[in-house]
Amino acid sequence: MRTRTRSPRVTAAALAASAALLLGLTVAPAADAASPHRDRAATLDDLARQHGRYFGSAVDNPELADTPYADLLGTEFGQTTPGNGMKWDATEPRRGVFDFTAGDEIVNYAKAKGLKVRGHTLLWHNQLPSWLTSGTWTADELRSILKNHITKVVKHYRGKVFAWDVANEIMNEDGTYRENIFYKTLGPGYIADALRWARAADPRVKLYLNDYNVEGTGAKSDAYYTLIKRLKADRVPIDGFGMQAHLALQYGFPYQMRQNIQRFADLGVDVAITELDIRMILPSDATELAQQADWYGQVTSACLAVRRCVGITLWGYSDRHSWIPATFPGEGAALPWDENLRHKPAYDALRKALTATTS
Ligand code: 9MR
Repeated sequence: MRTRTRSPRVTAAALAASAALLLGLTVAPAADAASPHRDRAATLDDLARQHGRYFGSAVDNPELADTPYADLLGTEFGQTTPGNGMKWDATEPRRGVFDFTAGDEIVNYAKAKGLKVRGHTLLWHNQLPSWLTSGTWTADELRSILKNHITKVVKHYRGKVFAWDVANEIMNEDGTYRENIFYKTLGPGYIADALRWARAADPRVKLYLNDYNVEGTGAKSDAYYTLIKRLKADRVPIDGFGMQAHLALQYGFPYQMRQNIQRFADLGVDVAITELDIRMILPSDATELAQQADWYGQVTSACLAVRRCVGITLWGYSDRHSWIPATFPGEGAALPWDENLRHKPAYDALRKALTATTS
């Protein structure tokens, strides 16, 4: 397998786009997927890198067998996140027995394609193995199980992932702590412990908290703001805040997203948009697709406006593979490429936002 270095990704078109960016010009939109000039256009990741950001897409292991899909992922994007392959049920299916097959498959694919990898996730209330959820554990036992899991997984992926979602979805909508198995048995201190264990296992990887419905200001993002401020004051290792950004047209655009990103950056942490998709009630029409496009542009501009917003990851890039229809029946069409891997208006909006000059 040929390992492609990063530099050939910067095509002549990317350099031209870069020059245009410096001159404050707008780069011509990408040629249609069928165009023979397609491979000369700068990719979304090329454009993001001109701002010092990455542009990525999650991938789930079975999707790697969809060759056109995996190929496009490998050319258009500069970063990936395993959709499921590094979760607890995959990595420690039996107590103390680790299985890195799925995560390694994605790391190897990413390496071959020149993509960097975000690790997702060390601790979550979902997709825990049944040996863990059905057991009854003393605090000491559960602490040692959590420490061992974090230590083994982080050490295995040391130097292979640049960031970890250490704790995922640990807050309720009202800003109280989610009563997951760890909270119930260990109390809120498990979060600082998890971050410290992750740091001990890899001194260089960026450590994130990650959640949904935190893109705008509100009770839930306020809770993270308070928590991260406290963790910083206590010198607990915390490097970043992940805003998943699973948006839905029917619920409105997040309130004051740019200001919200900025206030976390001002605490001294990076921010990443980690799982972006924008769903709608089906069937979609041109008006909704235009609104979706506008929102993709707005999210991108909000990230680019804050120096410490380091990158954007789509939760899959095409409507061909998306978690949404199974979870929200009757909803979907959430991604910038359609089921046939054709660009939707959202794709052009992403390019436009990535080529616009920012202050
Ligand atoms: O994309 C993931 C999907 O394949 C799984 O079935 C689902 C199980 O809970 O998890 C999905 O990913 C989630 C992510 O890990 C955390 N944020 C919400 C995502 C969508 O549910």
